[in-house]
Amino acid sequence: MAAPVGCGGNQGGKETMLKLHGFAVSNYFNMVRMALMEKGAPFEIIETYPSQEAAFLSRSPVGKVPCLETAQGFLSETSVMLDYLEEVLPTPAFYPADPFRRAQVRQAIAMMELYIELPARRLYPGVFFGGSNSEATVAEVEPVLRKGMAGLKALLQCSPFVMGEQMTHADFFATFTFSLAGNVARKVYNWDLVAEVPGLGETLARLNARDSVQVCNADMKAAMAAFQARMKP
Ligand SMILES: N[C@@H](CCC(=O)N[C@@H](CS)C(=O)NCC(=O)O)C(=O)O
Repeated sequence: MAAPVGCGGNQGGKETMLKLHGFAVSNYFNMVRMALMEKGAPFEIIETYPSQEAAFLSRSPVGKVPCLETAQGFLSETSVMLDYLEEVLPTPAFYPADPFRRAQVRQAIAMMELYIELPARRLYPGVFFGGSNSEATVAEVEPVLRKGMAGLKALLQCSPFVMGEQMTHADFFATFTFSLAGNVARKVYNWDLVAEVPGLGETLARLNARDSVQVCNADMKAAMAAFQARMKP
């Protein structure tokens, strides 16, 4: 991963430059990285891995990445960081102006996290890290994913972005949720999960073609083999 990465832009000065701590293979890290890049914000990447050491817990209270270093201190939890970025870097706007539509974008993010990303993550050991998944876990995860996709089918609009006309934070979340969860469903259940929502495949293809995602994916690819070796049981 190239660090520091200043992505050009028109907001913020060097003295207030945001620092994104995390690593290129992390899907949550890439959601925030994509948001920063799409905002055109200057920021620096600090390569960081999850840790339970006291020094890191003082920055990220449960030891996860990403976390965002601001002039006032550290923030963690991806959806919170996305909200913060919207407050401090209001243009371009990635939430609709209308409060109900804004809430629906947040609803989509919450649903993707709770009913797609987190259950699919339970199967990462067997799919990505050379470990195995128990039959019980495989059986438990599938109905949660099915319920989540049915819910998203009712909420997402996918024309051209996941929540309709405007690109929103839900697009950043979707890009890096479905890249991994889609793989999990295909490998474990032989199921094309993305096909459950009309237009979602096309929307994700459009998002994956964006410069921001291409940069994240290139760095992810370059870092993947070393990360998998690190995660091997
Ligand atoms: N809820 C957190 C999840 C972040 C997360 O799970 N990050 C992973 C890397 S992709 C991590 O740090 N895992 C280490 C751990 O779970 O202890 C967020 O929204 O940022």
